[in-house]
Amino acid sequence: MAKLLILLLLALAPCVNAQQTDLIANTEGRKTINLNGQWQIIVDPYESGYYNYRYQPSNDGYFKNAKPKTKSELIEYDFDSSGSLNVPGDWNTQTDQLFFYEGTVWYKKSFDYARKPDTRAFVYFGGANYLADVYLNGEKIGRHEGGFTPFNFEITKLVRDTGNFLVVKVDNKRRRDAVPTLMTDWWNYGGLTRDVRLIETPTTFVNDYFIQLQKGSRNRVTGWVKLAGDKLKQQVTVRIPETGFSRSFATDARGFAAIDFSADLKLWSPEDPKLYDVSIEAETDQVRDRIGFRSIETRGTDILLNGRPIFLRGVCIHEEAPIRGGRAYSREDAQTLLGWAKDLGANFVRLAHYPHNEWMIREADRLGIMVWSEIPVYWTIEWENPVTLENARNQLGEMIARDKNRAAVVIWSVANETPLSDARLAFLKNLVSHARSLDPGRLLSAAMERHYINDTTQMINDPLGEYLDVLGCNEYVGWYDGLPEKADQLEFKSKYQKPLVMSEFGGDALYGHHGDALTRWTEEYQESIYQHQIAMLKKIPFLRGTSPWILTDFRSPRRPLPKIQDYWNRKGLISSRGEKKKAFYVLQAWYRELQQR
Ligand code: GCB
Repeated sequence: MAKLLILLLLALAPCVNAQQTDLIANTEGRKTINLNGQWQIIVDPYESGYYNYRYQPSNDGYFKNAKPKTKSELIEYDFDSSGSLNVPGDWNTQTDQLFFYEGTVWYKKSFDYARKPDTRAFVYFGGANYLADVYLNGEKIGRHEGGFTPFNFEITKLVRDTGNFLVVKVDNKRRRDAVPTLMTDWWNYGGLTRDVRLIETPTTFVNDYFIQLQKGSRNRVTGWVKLAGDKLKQQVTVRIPETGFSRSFATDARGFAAIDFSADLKLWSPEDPKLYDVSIEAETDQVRDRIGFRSIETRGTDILLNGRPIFLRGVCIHEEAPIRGGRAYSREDAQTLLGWAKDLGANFVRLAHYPHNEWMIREADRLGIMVWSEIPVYWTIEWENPVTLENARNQLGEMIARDKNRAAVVIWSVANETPLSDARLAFLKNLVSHARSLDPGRLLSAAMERHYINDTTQMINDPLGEYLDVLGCNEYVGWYDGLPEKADQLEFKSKYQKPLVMSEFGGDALYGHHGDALTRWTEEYQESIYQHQIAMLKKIPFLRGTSPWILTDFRSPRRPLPKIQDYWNRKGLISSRGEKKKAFYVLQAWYRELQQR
């Protein structure tokens, strides 16, 4: 109980001036000022820019960006003569010194900004891993926890015409009670890893909206619009110029209007990823977006896209930059990764193990690739800790808030390979119902484990399955579980009449390392895994998708084997330098075959 209280206090206490504003949907369609580029940084492993020597939060930390006013004054830091790092970007791959670093780095950016009358200003972060304390001109404006979702704080009252300094303390220390927790299998890239922007809005503005087809329908659009500001009762018009559609809705005293209309729409699909220009016009503000409309549902063991059964030919992807290495953050990164997925014959990607940057989703929307998006509820989360649950709910909410208008996203996933227990089931059920309340339309899944009921039968009977629409299942037959040919005798059974996506399978191969099909780490061994797996997968009657592990090799501190792994997980079908391994072509051949049907 005492521990709980302390955690609660820790979570609440530092937000002195915090005004965590609801996420501003669609920063694309707004006036923004880019705050990317070089930021001054101070590496602070002891957090002495935050705590004093008695380990109390200090009023005089680095966020003050102080300079000595006299030649005698003692100030032991100076942003302007410290180093700098590029934003967006992780700190690990920008300087060798920080490669393994986990701790605090302070970032500072100076800027001028002449705010016009009757406008509001917000600072928007695409993502900061993991814990961000944000200050403007020496004042705290907020704290955000969670490394992969966006957040914004209002700065209208604090921002001045010249000489602003924005300081962010970013701390990526892993914690047992956090989401993710201490143990993962990916690099804990720290820093301001995504775009930072200043957003300008009118005094009352379109804060958020949800415009998608109603579940099960192919022509009825339902959703809502929400205004923020002091003139909350307005007429809001939704227009889809290409179809000639235009309808006005009245917002209530909370600035909220439900939307419901029918329209004759060309539906979004991988073959024809149609996006419409949609504008949302209030009396005081207007935003534009590109929105696709499609229906996604299940019937028995089928997944139906726009009413027709579909097989998800997928692959898992980590948010790692091709060739350059480090966290991916740009449109070009997204285009390369998704381009490789397309080359494989994929119509689906599982973006593991946390929400990826918005470029990935926007590009998937444009390219016609369906997306599974998930939160880092991974392995051994503290299931009994209510603060951890709140954190997971918050990350889930922020993921859905950002991407709920993207047709590409067809599945939200709440967890990966979590060990069975009552506390875990209660935790995940809570997440499932939270997701459904925020977004009634999309399918819900989780990557579960499966269990042997005899030597040759795997049973999918995780009690979580009852609450999901699509069963996700990770198995490593041929890698962690026997040799590749073990798959030949295997049969899969399910307790549920629901579609299954084999959300992971695979094995490691070092590109260019050759040998026979039983020699670990060779391309031939990995190729053999895929051959035996595909033969096995073809026999699963309720299989409706696959996303093998993984598109490209990625960095992981759990993988030290010299000369082979060197801190890379080598399960990629493509190496970190973009070279395709033999297994890539095995999967590509199967996906081409499926495409022909
Ligand atoms: C898994 C995890 C994934 C790992 C992978 C592996 O089951 O979901 O995060 O990277 O196995 O390579 O072991």
